[in-house]
Amino acid sequence: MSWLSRITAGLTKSAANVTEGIKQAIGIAAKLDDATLEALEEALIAADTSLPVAQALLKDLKKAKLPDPLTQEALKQALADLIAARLQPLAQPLSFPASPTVILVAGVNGAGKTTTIGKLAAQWAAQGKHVVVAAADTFRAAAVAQLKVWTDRADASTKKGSVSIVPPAKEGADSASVAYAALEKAQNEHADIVLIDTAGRLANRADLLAELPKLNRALQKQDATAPHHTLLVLDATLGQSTLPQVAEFHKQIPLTGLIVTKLDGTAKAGFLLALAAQPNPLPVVAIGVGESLDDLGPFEPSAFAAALVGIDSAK
Ligand SMILES: Nc1nc2c(ncn2[C@@H]2O[C@H](COP(=O)(O)OP(=O)(O)OP(=O)(O)O)[C@@H](O)[C@H]2O)c(=O)[nH]1
Ligand SMILES: [Mg+2]
Repeated sequence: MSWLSRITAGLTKSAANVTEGIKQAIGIAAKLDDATLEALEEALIAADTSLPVAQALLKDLKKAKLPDPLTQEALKQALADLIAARLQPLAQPLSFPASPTVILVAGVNGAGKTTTIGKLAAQWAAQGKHVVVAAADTFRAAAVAQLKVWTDRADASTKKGSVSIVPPAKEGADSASVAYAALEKAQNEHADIVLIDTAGRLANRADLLAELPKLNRALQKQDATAPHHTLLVLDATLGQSTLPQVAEFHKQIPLTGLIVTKLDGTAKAGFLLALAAQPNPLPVVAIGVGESLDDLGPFEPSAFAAALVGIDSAK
């Protein structure tokens, strides 16, 4: 299945999906009259794009050059193009500026950090990269076990690269010491990437957030330029309410990018437009559209916009 088909399948999974709302709005008539505009505005707001973004999009749509006679497909395409243009600032793939490139992964409880690390490690190993994963979520013993299942699976899935895990030296060990040990191992073994899994923490718990800079300082003892990426994982089912999380985490550790998970089956996928409308938005380096290994991939605005408005990906 192509990545675009996966995104489309994911975005249309829930009954109350965005695509359906837009399809119904456009289905009223193949013309851009008040009733269509109103229905489209409703669908966009329901998708959690935010009111100002929905209004701005429709203002642009009214100004857009549309074919005469207008078809539903042309209207969808025009809307998709406008959405893609607004999402473009978010599109930026992850770079690997150092060897090893150190990537810290943070987020609230259950956002999808561990799963995403498993998927990333597997994908990079399949490309021949050697990946070391730090089990720096030392909060719960089960967290290390969960990560080990993913890294074993990732390592077994390819002969090209490798995935190994660095667990805490002893129960309840400091997360900074695990990150330090993982970077040391990666340097000794000339690994390409270090992925650091951290414990979930609420964005309003300043005490827990303050552990993250501590972790960074431990890494910087080994490599002054680490971490090269600090990624916040956002659960798309929470829609726009993830925006304050970005601000709170960013205050404690400068974030360099976002990963948006659970875009499958959420009715709020439009919140990415609200994210893009923020001043200096952070790039979305990957999106998750399901629970299997292949359900994580790059954020491609035009593919995402096409899937969002329900343009048939088979075409
Ligand atoms: N449907 C769907 N589920 C996902 C996706 N990504 C993660 N999940 C699920 O979300 C749940 C939580 O994922 P974890 O990776 O354990 O989340 P976490 O952030 O590591 O959680 P804590 O370590 O407890 O803070 C799991 O059941 C995952 O399978 C996704 O893209 N789509
Ligand atoms: Mg976890």
